[in-house]
Amino acid sequence: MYVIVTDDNLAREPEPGSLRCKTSSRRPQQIRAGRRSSVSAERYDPERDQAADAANGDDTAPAVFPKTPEQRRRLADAVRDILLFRSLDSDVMSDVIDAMFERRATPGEYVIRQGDDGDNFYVIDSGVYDVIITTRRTTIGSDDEPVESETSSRVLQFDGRGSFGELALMYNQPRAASVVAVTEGRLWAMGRHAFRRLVLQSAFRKRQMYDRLLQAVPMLGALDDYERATLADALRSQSFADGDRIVAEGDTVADGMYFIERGEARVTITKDGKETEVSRLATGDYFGEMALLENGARTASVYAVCQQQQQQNGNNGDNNSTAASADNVKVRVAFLERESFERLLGPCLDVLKRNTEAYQKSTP
Ligand code: 1OR
Repeated sequence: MYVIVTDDNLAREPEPGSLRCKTSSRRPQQIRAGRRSSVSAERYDPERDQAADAANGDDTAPAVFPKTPEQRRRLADAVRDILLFRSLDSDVMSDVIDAMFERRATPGEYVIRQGDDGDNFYVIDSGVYDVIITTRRTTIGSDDEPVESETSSRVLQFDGRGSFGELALMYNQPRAASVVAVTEGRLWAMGRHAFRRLVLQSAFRKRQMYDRLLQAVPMLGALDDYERATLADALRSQSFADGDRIVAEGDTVADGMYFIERGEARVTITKDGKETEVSRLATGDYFGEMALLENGARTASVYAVCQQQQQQNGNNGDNNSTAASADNVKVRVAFLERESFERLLGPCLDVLKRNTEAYQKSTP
């Protein structure tokens, strides 16, 4: 997923005035090979890595940092919406809270420097933080000699909430960006050891599980690797049996949208008092976005359709395989709640709206 090639020089502070803000769709130029070796997370295997930790005696329980009731309350507030923690169960979550410690940041301070090795993962309690990526390019000058240039771009700004610093710890790679405090702020930090013990496995698996699905959705083409990984953190899997209604036409409480992970769905609208099928959706298709975009009621119903072939395979007389395939024949969808939709799909809104308009025109 991430192929990040960095150079030791990249960790320098950017020149004043050289920052460009991302919000435009402009991407930073590709980073050219430098002295550090490149790291590809596609080939990275966290299980092998954790076995190596264990062999080095680095699998002890994470340290516990005592907290005042006030600190616990603030921390519980700060971690509530952290997408990376979504896949953790409540026991692990309580260990996570124990393992975090407070850190203050002052304006201009580099909390993370691009190219460094990863030490902590951070959750924002308060303050504004810029994420800056410095890219280095080599071009051939008029005298045929290589000319090196560097550009620093602000690719993202966190304002009062969110988290950062997971990539280096998750994929065992150098820091992909610098994170600089813009204002005074308070952070909750979790050391590398605790992150790898408590968060790595489940969060890594979830990102891997959804990455292929999300990469195959054309509407999400505007997202970069980091944004797509964050979207994967936000998804929740849900299963439906054949004929279950996932979305009900006219429902005024539209709480999110869905991507089909497995199986099919039937879309119907009511015409002259009769429910009529208007389309079929399959793996990689999405639905439920329209009511979110238009802040209105659901315009159609969507039903789960289980694949016949799989049902037949499950009926081969073997009880165990029947039980296992009973779940297999369910339609599985990845649910994205409204709040995350609004926060994470900004770069895709134009495509979404265009698709919705085309769909409305083609619907009888
Ligand atoms: P890290 O451990 O590499 C820097 O340390 C952190 O900045 C990184 O983890 C992320 O948590 C955070 N690309 C890479 N890292 C980003 C990005 C990003 N945004 C935040 N971080 N973007 C892609 C730019 C092509 C920004 C996407 C909006």
